[in-house]
Amino acid sequence: MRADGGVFKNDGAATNAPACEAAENGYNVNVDVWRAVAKRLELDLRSEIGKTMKKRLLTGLQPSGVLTIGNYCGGIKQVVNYQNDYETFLFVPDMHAITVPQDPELLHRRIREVVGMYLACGVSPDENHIYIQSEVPQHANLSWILECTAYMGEMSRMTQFKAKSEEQEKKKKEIGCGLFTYPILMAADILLYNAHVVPTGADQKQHVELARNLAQRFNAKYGETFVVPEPLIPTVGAKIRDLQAPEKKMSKSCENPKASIFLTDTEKEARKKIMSAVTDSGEGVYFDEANKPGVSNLLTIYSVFKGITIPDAEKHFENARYGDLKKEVAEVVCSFLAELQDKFAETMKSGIVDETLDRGRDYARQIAEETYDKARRLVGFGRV
Ligand code: AQP
Repeated sequence: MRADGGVFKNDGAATNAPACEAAENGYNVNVDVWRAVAKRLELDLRSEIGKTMKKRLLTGLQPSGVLTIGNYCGGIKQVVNYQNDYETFLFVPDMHAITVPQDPELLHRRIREVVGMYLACGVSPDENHIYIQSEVPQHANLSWILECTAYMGEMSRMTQFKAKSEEQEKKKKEIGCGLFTYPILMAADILLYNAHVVPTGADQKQHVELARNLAQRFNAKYGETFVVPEPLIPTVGAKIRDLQAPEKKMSKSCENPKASIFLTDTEKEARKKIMSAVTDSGEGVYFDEANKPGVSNLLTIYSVFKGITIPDAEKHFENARYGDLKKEVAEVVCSFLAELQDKFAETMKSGIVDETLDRGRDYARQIAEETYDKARRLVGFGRV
């Protein structure tokens, strides 16, 4: 809209009224210049509206260890695939990482390395908001409000809590309360930014369900505040399995050194792990998760890194033996890792990680403050 209240025509050109008025007032204004300026303004406006109309996507990967190819398939790859379709918030959940004991020095280092990996994997630092969770204090603030909205019963049903607390028990370590409540912090991470979709591996689906329930419960009690998020689960690669115990998912904090392929593994390490992966009894390379979890896992890894479907991967290995499958999986994974590690080394040498994190933090704080402020007023915190 122009200052005088007139509107631009649909073809993007302005009416020539300003030029006529200008001419009457004795100014020497060329109508074509007016038209060009109007067209430019309209395009800029459209592009700004387009940007802000994009739905929001949010995800994060804990700096609780070196990232695995499972984290890549279920988390980072999704961001790379969708970064042009959504306004993307990608954060480093360092507050989640301390739900199990961490070495502070190592944690500092891993936070920057996780961001280096995001960028090396192809996450654009210009198109995405990348930030560290603990640098935006509203995460903890909203988490408390949501904690008072959640029920003990629903929290006790979280399968990740059961699995992780069992691990701590096996190590004869105390189980921290944070391990029990962290899915609520995860809900706060999502709801603060009114994210529409949360790309995730199958393991985190239950936590996104909790975020949905808490959003709906809060909205029903206090009025529309939060967007109710949807999980976005990849069709292939949602659960990359442990190479030695394929009934479990691959994890960065698993203590068996042969179980996970880390994004920093050398070619020799990765190849050795793949060649010694547990397969199944019988013969034949085909996808059957119930009866052939080891072979199905290798087929899945092959299809993700090769960029083909599972049926196409099955066709490729129609007459192959397990050894042939392993060799080809090793080939495709090692070539991915070599390229990634070159980019990672370059990224870590440049100043881009800190520049990206500073920009991301400032933007994230703005959005988070708006949402938190609304929620805290609604529950009655502070003065009116
Ligand atoms: N094995 C997996 N297959 C597919 N996706 C996976 N993800 C994790 N493991 C697999 C996805 O990676 C993203 C980041 O997860 P996270 O680091 O925040 O937490 P996590 O799920 O607990 O990952 P780990 O590797 O198992 O970490 P630790 O060992 O520290 O607990 C999420 O999108 C997740 O779904």
